[in-house]
Amino acid sequence: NRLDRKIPSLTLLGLGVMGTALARTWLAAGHDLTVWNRTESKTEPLTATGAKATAAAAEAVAENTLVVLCLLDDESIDETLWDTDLQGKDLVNLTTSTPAQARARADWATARGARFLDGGIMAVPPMIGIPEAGGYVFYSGSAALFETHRSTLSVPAGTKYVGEDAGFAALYDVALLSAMTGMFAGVAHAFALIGAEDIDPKEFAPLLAGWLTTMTFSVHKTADQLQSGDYAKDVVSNLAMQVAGSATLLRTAEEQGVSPELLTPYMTLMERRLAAGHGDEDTTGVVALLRR
Ligand code: FVH
Repeated sequence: NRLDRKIPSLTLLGLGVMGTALARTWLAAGHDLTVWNRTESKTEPLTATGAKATAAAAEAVAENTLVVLCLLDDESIDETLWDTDLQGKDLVNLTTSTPAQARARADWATARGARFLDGGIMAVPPMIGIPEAGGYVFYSGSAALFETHRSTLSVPAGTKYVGEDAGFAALYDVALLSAMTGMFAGVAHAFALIGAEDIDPKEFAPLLAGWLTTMTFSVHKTADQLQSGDYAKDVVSNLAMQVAGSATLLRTAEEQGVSPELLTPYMTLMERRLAAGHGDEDTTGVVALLRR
């Protein structure tokens, strides 16, 4: 009987901005939640709404099988759990890590008798608990752990399980954030270009957002070319043309009094690929140049 099914309890370590947002959604969904935070005062708003707080991290861990970590960085996990018995625990680490840190943490947890799942949160705190906001968490590591706690983990945000390799969630997370960083760089350059003129940034913004959205088709084309190994497949604007076009971008930057420093690293890579005789290809060959 679904109505008789008990809502699982869990422990959350780390009540920063993200941890607090996560805690609120589990409490609102009726989960018994035990919390711990290094600075104890941050537990108070949550104990006022039903959470149980403990003075020591080890006590909070002892309360439940499912233990979620949302701490600043990998080092803070060692500082928090160094003296804690993890035997039989299901550890879910939502602390941002590198893939290597996540893999090492999985080995560390396994050696202590715990199952381990790493998570990369693709959301900012106001998106937590708001399904329409589209936030989700990449998970990788123990598939058995993920299946056991899937419904509890789905409460704050959507879930995407990306494999048994504990490093994959962090890798997917950082890959997406890195692409976003490049987009932010392009957006900064575009606003700098119009900045010297009497152009309202608020009127320009929808044009920029619309263009970036339209151009996302290129992500799928790049993936297709990488998979086939044919970087000239379905090429529309070949590398030779794009390198030639770069001159206009650089000259416009100069005319507008804008530094080209955000554009030139990418243009340099395109030129290197062109010089190696790949003018008929798409820009996909840049991927090969980046790999050391
Ligand atoms: N906030 C965001 O937009 C991003 C969205 C994507 C995912 N990140 C990652 O989530 C982790 C936690 O982020 P946060 O936003 O909650 O961060 P803070 O508000 O700065 O809280 C940090 C918590 O970590 C505790 N802490 C720090 N150092 C230690 C330590 N040595 N030992 C034990 N705990 C530590 C800190 O405690 P306190 O300062 O309150 O005492 C907070 O609970 C993070 O990995 C993001 O990259 C968030």
